[in-house]
Amino acid sequence: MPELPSSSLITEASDMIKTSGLMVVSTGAGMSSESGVRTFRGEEGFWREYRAEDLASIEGIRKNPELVWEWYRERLKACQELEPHAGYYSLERIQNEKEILPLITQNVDGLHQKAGIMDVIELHGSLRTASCLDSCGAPGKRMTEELFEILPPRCSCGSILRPDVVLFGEQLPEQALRRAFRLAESCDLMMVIGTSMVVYPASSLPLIALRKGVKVIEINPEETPLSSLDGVLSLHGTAGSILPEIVKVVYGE
Ligand code: BV8
Repeated sequence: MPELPSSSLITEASDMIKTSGLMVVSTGAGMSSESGVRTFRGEEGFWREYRAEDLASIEGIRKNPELVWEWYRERLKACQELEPHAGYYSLERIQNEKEILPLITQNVDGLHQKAGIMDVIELHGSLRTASCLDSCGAPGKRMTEELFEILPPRCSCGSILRPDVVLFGEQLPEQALRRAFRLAESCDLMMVIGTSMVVYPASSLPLIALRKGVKVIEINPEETPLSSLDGVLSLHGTAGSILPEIVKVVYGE
């Protein structure tokens, strides 16, 4: 069982949740790792073998369509077969008790929704559909097993398809990003879980909250650029082990 932060830190985080009004959660790939989805960086990250730009970018898909689609097939399969871990259900409990818990995610795996979390803002899209790499206008296709029978999957116009995730170098969905910035500006507590704080503009959200004097709770087994900033309560450990402990203190069993 991974070691937990001290009970005083867990209590401090729990008190912040109890007394908070609008609490916002922001998650990265680390939130999914205890459900079996590999992270991008960190110890067992994908990107030890590949550079991000070689995979999640338009150039990468054009240069290595089979490699990139192999990667997305592996991730889609994982997301379909994997179940949310206890940490997701702890967030669902907080959502049910507080009635509002906006959750901003960089993840595309849909696991938050699988755990019953309702208000999920997908900054980087999702693995639900794919569309024409050359934007021919043909309707997008659902990302199902059939789509992967022949790699790379093709649009009806003959071009290669691309997953409807936000690739590096692409703008984020405007509405999602605008709402995420507004939440960072207006929340009075932000919990940041499982992100290395590398990818922009997602990484700017906790910094916006801190600049407004808002407290930030970070849950991550590793140090990140956020960990040592003033106003951050850094809980070193995993989402799946820490979140249930916090919920126990906040709401009892
Ligand atoms: C944009 C979808 C305008 C696809 C993804 C130079 C400097 C700064 C920025 C840039 C730059 N050059 C270009 C940029 C902008 C670029 C960027 O930020 N690049 C980075 C690499 C420097 N950003 C963009 O291009 C964005 N668009 O800005 O548009 C623009 C355009 C052009 C040029 C400038 C501006 C688009 C970014 C979106 C890319 N798409 N995903 C897909 O998923 O397939 S990014 C993808 O990687 C994820 O979505 C996520 O955002 C990122 C991975 O980061 P994390 O989620 O943090 O995961 P990571 O593995 O890194 O870390 C996991 C953490 O969890 C670790 O800390 C680990 O310790 C922890 N952990 C592990 N286990 C656990 C745990 N924590 C808790 N519990 C555990 N059990």
